[in-house]
Amino acid sequence: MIFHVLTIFPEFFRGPFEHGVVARARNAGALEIRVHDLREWTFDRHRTVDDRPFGGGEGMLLKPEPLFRAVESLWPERGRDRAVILLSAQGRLFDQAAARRYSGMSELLLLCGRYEGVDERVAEHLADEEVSVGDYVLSGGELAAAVVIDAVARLLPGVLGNRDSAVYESFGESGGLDCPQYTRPADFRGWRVPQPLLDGNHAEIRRWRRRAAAEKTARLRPDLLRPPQPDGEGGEGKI
Ligand code: 9D3
Repeated sequence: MIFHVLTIFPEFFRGPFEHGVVARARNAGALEIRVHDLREWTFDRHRTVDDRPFGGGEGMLLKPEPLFRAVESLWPERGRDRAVILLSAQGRLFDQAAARRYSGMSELLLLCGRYEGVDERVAEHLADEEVSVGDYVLSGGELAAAVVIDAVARLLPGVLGNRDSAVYESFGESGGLDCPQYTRPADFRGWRVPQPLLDGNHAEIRRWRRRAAAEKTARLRPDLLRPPQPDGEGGEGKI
């Protein structure tokens, strides 16, 4: 799979993908990450990528022309096996289902927003999807793009060393969190590993793990247990 990243901070991506699962996948040829400098698609002396918002307001926006030129020169043809994704605080929340869907594509092109935002015509007429990684304010789309690449890369065939570990985990089949896990020592500063895990009765271990996972999910992520609510009531936050 090929990931393209379009950013005004190409150096940002030197670090995150030189270690761990993604680095191994790159070396094995399972994926390729091509980082492009948005300023290469500017023609003026100052290589301008931003401008002031019509109607007034704080800060600057990424202007549309360099983004359109970049995408149209990287991908003169669009297709169902490739998607242009705008990373923005206004996007749809990225989740494991989206990661799985992207992992079936042959190429992704990630557009990183900066400044106060991006001209809306990019979301409307250039990007296939507008995606946020969570309800908090980042200073740009670069960290979000790295999150998306990491989550998708580890689902690619061969990347995890071919165990089924991409399936049996949090947000996999059960929808809840993983159960708590322990390693040696069995007693650390008086905090004992739960007895069923030490006893070696595999039926008891399964029962304990199921219950402990459900309890932890209820405590930390009750939203994962609640069935999806019908549209129109709540869920809109403060809007
Ligand atoms: C505080 C500024 N906000 C109100 C004027 C709007 C805003 C503009 C630009 C908020 C964040 C950003 C930069 N963030 C991203 O580009 C971004 C992001 C994020 O902030 N949170 C979660 N996911 C993402 S993906 C891209």
